[in-house]
Amino acid sequence: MEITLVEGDITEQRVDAVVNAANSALLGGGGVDGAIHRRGGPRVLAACRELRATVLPDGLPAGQAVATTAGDLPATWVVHTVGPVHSTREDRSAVLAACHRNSLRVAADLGARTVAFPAISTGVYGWPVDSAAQIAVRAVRAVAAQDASTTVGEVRFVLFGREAYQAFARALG
Ligand code: AR6
Repeated sequence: MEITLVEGDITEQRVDAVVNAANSALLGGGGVDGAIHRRGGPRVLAACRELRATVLPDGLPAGQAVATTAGDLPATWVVHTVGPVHSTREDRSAVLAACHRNSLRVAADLGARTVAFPAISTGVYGWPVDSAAQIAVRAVRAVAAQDASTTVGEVRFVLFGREAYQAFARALG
């Protein structure tokens, strides 16, 4: 499993699966979630509503992941995950790692070969980007080392802005 870094807009990536930093309601929001729903169009929202009406009546808990169509995005699926809100009182890094692990599992169950991730939790949810980058890279490397059955050959972190890109470049080493 190769890890690559791109500075840019995740909604422009031609990949099998795009990971969305959603919220538990799964009905859209700001940041990358807003961008994905805008570019993905009504089919993405309809699929999220369907999940809420059936298997996820209480929404998607933080750390878990679920897939929908990617609608009008140049991708096949959107994998929605919910990052943890950063806290100084409690260490929630295991939840952030779980977002990456579970998103990759959902993507592999669909047969995805290329998966794009944003810097989950580093916007509205307030996670310092250097710390988030280390947790994200470590979590992906753990899957690469441990999950022999994964179909995913490339994990592409798509970073919005220079600062986030450099944080992930440092984390990759
Ligand atoms: N492509 C790539 N990265 C992006 C894009 C984009 N088009 N737009 C923003 N980012 P955030 P969170 C970066 O706030 O912190 C939403 O309202 C952004 O610069 O999108 O997990 C949800 O509905 C930052 O580095 O996600 C939730 O309520 C990163 O994506 C809440 O925000 C994540 O920032 C989730 O907060």
